[in-house]
Amino acid sequence: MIHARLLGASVLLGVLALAGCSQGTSSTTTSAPSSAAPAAPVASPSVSVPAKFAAGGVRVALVRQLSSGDYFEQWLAGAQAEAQALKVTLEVSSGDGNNDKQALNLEQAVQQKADAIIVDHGFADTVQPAIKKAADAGIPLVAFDVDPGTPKAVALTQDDHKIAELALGALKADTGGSGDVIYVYVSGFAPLDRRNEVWTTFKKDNPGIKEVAQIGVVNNSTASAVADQAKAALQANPDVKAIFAPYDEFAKGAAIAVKELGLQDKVKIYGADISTADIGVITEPNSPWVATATTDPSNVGRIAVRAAALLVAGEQVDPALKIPPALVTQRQLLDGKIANIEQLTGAVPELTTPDVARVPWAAP
Ligand code: SR1
Repeated sequence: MIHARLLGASVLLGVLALAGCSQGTSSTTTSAPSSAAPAAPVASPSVSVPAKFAAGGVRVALVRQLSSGDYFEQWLAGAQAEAQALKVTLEVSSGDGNNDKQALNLEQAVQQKADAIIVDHGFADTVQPAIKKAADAGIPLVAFDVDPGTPKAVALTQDDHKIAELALGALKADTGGSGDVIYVYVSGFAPLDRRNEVWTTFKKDNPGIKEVAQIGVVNNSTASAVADQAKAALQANPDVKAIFAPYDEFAKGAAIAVKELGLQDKVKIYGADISTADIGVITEPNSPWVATATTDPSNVGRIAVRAAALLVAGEQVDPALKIPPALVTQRQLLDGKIANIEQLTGAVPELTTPDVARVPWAAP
């Protein structure tokens, strides 16, 4: 073990600056404070930097099912920034929506003896056999948004039930709990399945809400595919008041359809997730997308890497990490003049969760 206090002063400043950035904000700035400005006091890490990390010898395989779309891009940016801050080499692969390809990538990560593996999305059937091999080989594993099928893995999720509850709470408040609704859903994706559980209960509890159409597709151009489907569903159901679209690519597609049909004053969209581009869509004049329930995707990517790093170091990690979301409304964004994710996380600090899977050898 190499203790952080033994590192040269300039190196230590750099490490602290990187780590502070990694755990406190969504910024990707990695430079040390300039000599012109006095450095802000920074708390010392409480634990030695493990030697393998200090030497830059830790390899974490990130095995993704999907990589296109704002959510997945931001998530990756967060994961990469945290990996850089912790001196972890992140080896990224994507199945590009192909489950067999993702399973193969996962098998390879196990064979190549990564120090830890993060599985990002995927279907339980296709990833669990290789996850079991990783567990049998003693490779620590973090599973994000997919059931790993073994208690040996850390299961990382967003609080998907809460995501759906927040979005549907806004839908109910705006509609008065009655009206025709289009629902966007694709089964098999764990987060969407959990949000669907809430939708099912919500319909039972609110008999005035009528699901008149269910649409949905997930592929490399989800938004435009959903736009086509939503357009047809809106044309077939002229009394629709709301679209429940709990994934930002779904909500973007629904927004395209509503705008193309000129229905902005009649049909409102309740979504999930956020990005700077999404904020642009939500805040454009007369946008139908009025609320979204979300975490900060880049914060979640950072947590995945922190959890993997802790496991590599033999530290305890909560086996079920659940990240809480917040409701973000169009009104709040407009009133707060919020135009990007940095401004949003400034205005809604609970979107940043530095204490989740905190790395004790990195500064808070
Ligand atoms: C296709 S699944 C898409 C969802 O995964 C993440 O949980 C995001 O929140 C997104 O909505």
